[in-house]
Amino acid sequence: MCKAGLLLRFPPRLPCFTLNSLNQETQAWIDRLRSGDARALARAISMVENRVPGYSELLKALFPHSGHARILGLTGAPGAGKSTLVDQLAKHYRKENRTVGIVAVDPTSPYTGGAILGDRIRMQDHFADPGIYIRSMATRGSLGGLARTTADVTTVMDASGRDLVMIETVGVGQDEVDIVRLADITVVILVPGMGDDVQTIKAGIMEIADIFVINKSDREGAERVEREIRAMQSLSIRLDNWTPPIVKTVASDGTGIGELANAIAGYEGYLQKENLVLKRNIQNWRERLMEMLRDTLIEQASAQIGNGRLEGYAAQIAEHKRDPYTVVEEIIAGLKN
Ligand SMILES: Nc1nc2c(ncn2[C@@H]2O[C@H](COP(=O)(O)OP(=O)(O)OP(=O)(O)O)[C@@H](O)[C@H]2O)c(=O)[nH]1
Ligand SMILES: [Mg+2]
Repeated sequence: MCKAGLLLRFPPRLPCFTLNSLNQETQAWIDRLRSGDARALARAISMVENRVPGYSELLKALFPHSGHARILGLTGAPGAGKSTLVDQLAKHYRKENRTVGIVAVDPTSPYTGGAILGDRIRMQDHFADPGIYIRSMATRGSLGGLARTTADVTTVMDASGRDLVMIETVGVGQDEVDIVRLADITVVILVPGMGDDVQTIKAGIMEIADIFVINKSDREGAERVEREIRAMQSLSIRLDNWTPPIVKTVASDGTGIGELANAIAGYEGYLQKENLVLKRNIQNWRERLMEMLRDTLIEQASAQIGNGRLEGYAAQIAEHKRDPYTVVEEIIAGLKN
């Protein structure tokens, strides 16, 4: 049996290790992971994604090796062609000898959903090339929240030495906005013929675009989408004074992928010139730290309240025997002890 605090179960499928052997084991694992071993990477991601005990030790050990990858967030409506576009970009970057990690986040489909199935096929597609690693995540309601899990998985990919990590997510809600915020560069993908076009995309998503892509430009209406984006841009000024370029693509045949890569490189150059990468990272970490704190405090408070006591408190408050303000103060005071 493992005793919490003294012994950790690590890796998940093997027996317990002492803290010493954990360090050796971890080091060997990290070495393999950093040398590009896809199995070591897969195991680390699973551990982090499933919050297997010991995951935070792993993240602590990996963190110093992260921070080198360029993180690209790509978001857009369901079926906009995100996966196709990401694949084309991955191929493009592989030609430049850059290694790529892809995190495909699908918060809406269940485990057996089509997207995951599709992503499996994609994985087979790239199977022969160890320079591309794809991971799908469909675990809404995962412990710690989707955005945080994605952030941690991205850190693992980053630490594995990938030059680029692409996060692909459906742009529909706040979760997605939170996810793409992790990225150094955010690409918002629109398509022609979406009814009221730009208006139907959530304002929050439009605001975080560093680059706009109008995919499926082989269809009618691409010009109209472009006009709408321009109209929207004329109404708003970004704090960093960057005007997001608009790139038209046909992801299914690769048209415009080179232009998109150029636009990405252009923004990368701008970020560097204006020293914005660090600023953006600090901003991200402020939010992530608050979120981690919130998670940890809630975890501890839940443990403190224990089974059934929450019910008891709620009943007392509902019956006006106690007030909630004092109850919360009591629970927080309990945490400090
Ligand atoms: N005509 C046309 N079809 C495209 C283009 N890009 C992608 N498609 C097709 O659009 C469909 C959806 O593409 P995906 O890449 O799966 O789109 P997605 O945004 O990843 O979809 P979800 O992950 O389900 O939200 C596929 O059948 C693609 O072949 C394009 O530029 N033009
Ligand atoms: Mg997809």
